[in-house]
Amino acid sequence: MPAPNGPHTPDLFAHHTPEPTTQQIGAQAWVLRGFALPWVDQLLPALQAIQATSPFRHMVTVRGFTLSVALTNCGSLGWTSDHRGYRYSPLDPLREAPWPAMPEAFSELATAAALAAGFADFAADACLINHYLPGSRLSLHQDRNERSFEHPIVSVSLGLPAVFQFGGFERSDKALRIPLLHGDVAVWGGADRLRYHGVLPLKAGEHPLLGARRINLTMRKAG
Ligand code: MD3
Ligand code: FE
Repeated sequence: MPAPNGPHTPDLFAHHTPEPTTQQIGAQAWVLRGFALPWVDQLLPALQAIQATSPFRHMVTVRGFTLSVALTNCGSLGWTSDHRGYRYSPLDPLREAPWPAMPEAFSELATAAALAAGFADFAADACLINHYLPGSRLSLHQDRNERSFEHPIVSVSLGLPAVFQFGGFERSDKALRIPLLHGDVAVWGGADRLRYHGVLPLKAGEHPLLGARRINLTMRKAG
């Protein structure tokens, strides 16, 4: 179990784990720069195990479009999409079996990041894992399939950098553009929970740990 500041002592690994800086992007929305870096050594093997069991797949929207982002899930619930709609399900429709369990490193990181942003006692039961290749994007949307909007969402960026769009409460509202880098964690809840948001098309590049891709973990309390 990692200590509150991560598994490493800060001075020995100071060049790997700079003091996280916090950026407030909304009344109750925060970007915690580098907050996940001390957990990366635990996150990546756990991610490998999840995708070996429940592979990334491209889901289809209600309107019949295939998402350019591939996804999988872990936890007791996972987000799914098909022509009938969007919902959280205890079963992976590809395997008709439960999603892989949420690794401890995921839930501990989510709880610690939520607390750092002022949300006490956040306990995620679902983690949607998005896989971006160069060109993949996520158009502006709201996250509203969770049972309650009282809980925050914690997002962890890994691999190639992306430009996150932080919009308003109508799709047409002007969106802020915020770069998200490997190890950054974003937390949003309360008044900002239903903001439109998205990710611009991923630029080509090569990340030393993840290669030509970006992976985003979004930890939620869905049920
Ligand atoms: C909203 N994922 O899975 S991080 C999603 O990077 C999703 O894969 C994106 O939107 C991704 O539903 C975006 C989610 C995020 C992060 C910070 C936010 C949404 C936010 C801050 C304020 C409002
Ligand atoms: Fe979203």
